[in-house]
Amino acid sequence: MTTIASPAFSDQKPGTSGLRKKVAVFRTPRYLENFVQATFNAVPQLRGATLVLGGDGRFHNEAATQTILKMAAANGVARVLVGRNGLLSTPAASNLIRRHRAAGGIILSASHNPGGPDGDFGIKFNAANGGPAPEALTAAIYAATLAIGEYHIAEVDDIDLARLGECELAGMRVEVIDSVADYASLMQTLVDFDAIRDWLKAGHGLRLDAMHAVGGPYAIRLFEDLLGARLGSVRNAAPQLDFGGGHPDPNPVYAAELVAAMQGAGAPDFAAAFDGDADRNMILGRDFVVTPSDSLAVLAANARLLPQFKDGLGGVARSMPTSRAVDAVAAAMKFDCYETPTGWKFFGNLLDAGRIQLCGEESYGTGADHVREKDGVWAALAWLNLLAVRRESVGEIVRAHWARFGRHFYSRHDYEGISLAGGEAVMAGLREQLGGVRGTAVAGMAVTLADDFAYTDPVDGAVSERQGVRVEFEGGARAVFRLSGTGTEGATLRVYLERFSADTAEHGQATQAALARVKTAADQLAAITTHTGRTEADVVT
Ligand code: VG1
Ligand code: CO
Repeated sequence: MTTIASPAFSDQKPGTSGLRKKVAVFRTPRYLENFVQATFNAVPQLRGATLVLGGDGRFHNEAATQTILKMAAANGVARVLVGRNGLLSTPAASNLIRRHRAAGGIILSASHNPGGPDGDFGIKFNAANGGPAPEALTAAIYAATLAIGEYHIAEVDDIDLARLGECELAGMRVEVIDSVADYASLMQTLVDFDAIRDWLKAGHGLRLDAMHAVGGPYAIRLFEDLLGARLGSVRNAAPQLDFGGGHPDPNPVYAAELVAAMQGAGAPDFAAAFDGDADRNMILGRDFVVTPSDSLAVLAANARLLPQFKDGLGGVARSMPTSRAVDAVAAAMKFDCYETPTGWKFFGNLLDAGRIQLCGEESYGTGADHVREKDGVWAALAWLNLLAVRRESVGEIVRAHWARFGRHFYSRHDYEGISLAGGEAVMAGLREQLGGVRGTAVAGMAVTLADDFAYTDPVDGAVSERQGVRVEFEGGARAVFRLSGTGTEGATLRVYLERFSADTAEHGQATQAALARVKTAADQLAAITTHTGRTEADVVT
């Protein structure tokens, strides 16, 4: 064991989902080591305990895994469960932590951000409940990064991560495990595999897009091996260091090829895409793309059809910018509905306390109480289960949902890579208006509420302020503004637009047309062009 003197880096504050930086930053000598040591310092429970370790397979995943193993040994960890070749999807890691009673897990991922030597890398710590470290813990880890002066590491050879089985590393037990096995057995307890098999045998087709990321091996095992979908149903299934040069982000912009493949009479009945670490999902039917907010609402309304929720739901939650489609379901079906800040860590307490069983975010994130992360492959399985039971198409199910609960038109407009100053100016300008704008009309719509979202966790009372500006208009329209906490360059402004319509005659409208007035109001309020020079969003989903 060696101790290496290592002064602090001042920029290791975790964002929405862990610490994300350019690969080059993570390859700076001592950079990764300091963050990992800070984690061990802030979480003394890891000493003598089990740690789960794995990542999305992006460039630097394997080198970082070897380093972390040696540091775990030097910091007194008793046992590490590491995915073969260092691969674990985020939901699979969450499951392993829970199932093997680990004291926590380290997940190496920058999720939907591009990878490769010039791309992004990320690291986050998940606690013993399997969920992302809550804010108090990320604050403690950040404080530890600032206080650090040295790190500990075992000076031993790398282990062979390709070979399954147990070995010893400087007195610590390392188990290289099948990345998929435990996750696949969990899924079979939640979803009706027989019903889906019958549905597939009846001739229905599937297409799953793993976007060259870690979801591939999971999708192959579940959809092709266990459910019997035709070989080749899973596309882009081999995890690549740079995700084939693309953004492994399952939305209509970055998964445009999949959207195109779902058009027309010859298209399969169902499709889904997953992100870099396989916690996100996009759901599609033939000629139909489901928005993530609608996906959550449909799953909530149909929960009893899934074995996992056969006793019904006690509560659901959504992140603040997510559309209020699920709120309408909760109100009609009489279960609780919570509104949390952006980021999965805010669902953890509600899930642990049994207050909610299902939750989701507008950013293609859907999950439930079987793990403490959003879960892309699970979401696709849950949808397939619905299709198999209802014997209707994806489009029919969603349209019937709108007819019953009304439609929440929804779109997110992202302004990426703007300057930090520009992004902060937009937010400051919005915050200045909060006091005066209520009761006035913007773009002809009366403002009924304007605030900076603050959240008090109903379980532990923790308060999170300044979580995004929301402006609501008469009739249920809304614009929300916040800065991203997952980017690695400049700032990204996210503008979330929503409008409700109970009138079925309006439900066929194109989304952007339906939101045009809300967009005009958002532009007026935020003065994006004035502050950033941008006239159009870079990514509209
Ligand atoms: C984004 C999404 C948020 C999500 C987070 C992590 O955060 O908006 O909903 O929880 O990414 O998802 P931000 O701060 O950039 O808006 V993942 O799949 O990147 O771990
Ligand atoms: Co992700």
